Amino acid sequence: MTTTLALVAELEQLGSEFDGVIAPLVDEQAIRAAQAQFLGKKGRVSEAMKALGKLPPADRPTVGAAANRVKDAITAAVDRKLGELVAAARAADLARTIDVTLPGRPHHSGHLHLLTQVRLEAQAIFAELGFAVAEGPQIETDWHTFEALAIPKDHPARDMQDTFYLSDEIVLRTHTSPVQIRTMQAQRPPIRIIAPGQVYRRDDDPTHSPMFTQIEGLCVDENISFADLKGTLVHFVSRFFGKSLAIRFRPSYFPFVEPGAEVDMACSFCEGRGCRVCKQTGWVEIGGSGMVDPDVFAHVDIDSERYTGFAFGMGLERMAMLRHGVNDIKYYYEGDLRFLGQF
Ligand code: 2U9
Repeated sequence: MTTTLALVAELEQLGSEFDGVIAPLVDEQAIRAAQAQFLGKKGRVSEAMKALGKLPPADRPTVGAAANRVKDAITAAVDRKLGELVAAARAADLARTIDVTLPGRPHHSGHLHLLTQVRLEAQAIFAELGFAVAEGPQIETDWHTFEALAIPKDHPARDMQDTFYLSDEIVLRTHTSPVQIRTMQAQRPPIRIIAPGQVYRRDDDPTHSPMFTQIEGLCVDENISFADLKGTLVHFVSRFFGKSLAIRFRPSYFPFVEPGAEVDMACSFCEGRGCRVCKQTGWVEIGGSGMVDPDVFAHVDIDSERYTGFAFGMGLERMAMLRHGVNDIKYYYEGDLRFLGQF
């Protein structure tokens, strides 16, 4: 039978046993678990106190006081131990030495994609000549993409641009020219805009991608001539390539311009002497151009007796290829940082 003295002794024994249990512990979770093992509802102190009911009522306050002392001692031991852990962590932190002579860790920061850099640069160069940036939808009507540009449904020029049709009347734009059509519908001359943006064609090889970026330009006013077109492109090429490079026009056919011409510039790699890039010709093609066809003006209600205009188009991927020696269009879109990080 448990006696009062034996129970008080057992409680005191639990107090000293607890000190031994937490002495080696080094993390808060383990210390809290040990505390619960002794002071929890089903803990060892509560278990011991079950014998209280069998003791004479007169002795119970003595045992209750002993139990409270043990509980207080355990709680104080836990607080002390946790305090020691915090202090030890702080001391270890302070004791850590830093070698300020070690080299710094490299900081990797991102940057704009090469095509974005090239587009922003082209925009800035054309801005010097007074061209504003115009934008429009990439999902377009057949009318804005073809009809208004004098390319009716049965026109053979439709085969020049293999089109993604979303329905009979809706297409993914094959060029940014619908932006110029929308601008001319909304605004009267003088007009001086460039239309940069993504275009889509059913094409896929090292120099063609089903999606690529064009920058087209349009200038409409009284007395605009082919000489203005040439001056604009000469300025652009010399600013974009950072040196004065000759340009030449080769007569060509595009339904929306008359006359139309393909634009070449002196090869920027060999400066016209002949190399692998220009296939020994000294010239590389950079785009197409011409004077806006009066049929196009008729579609947007601009008087072609009073106004004339020039237009041009270039592929931005090609311009970046020529400036940076990129030889496969797919590098732009693969997201490989070994390529992108070079620019
Ligand atoms: C309007 C009137 C005329 C824009 C033009 C070209 C010729 C041309 C190609 C260059 C390389 C497309 O990216 S590319 O494949 N562009 O050859 N673009 S004339 O003429 C216009 C545009 C809009 C209203």
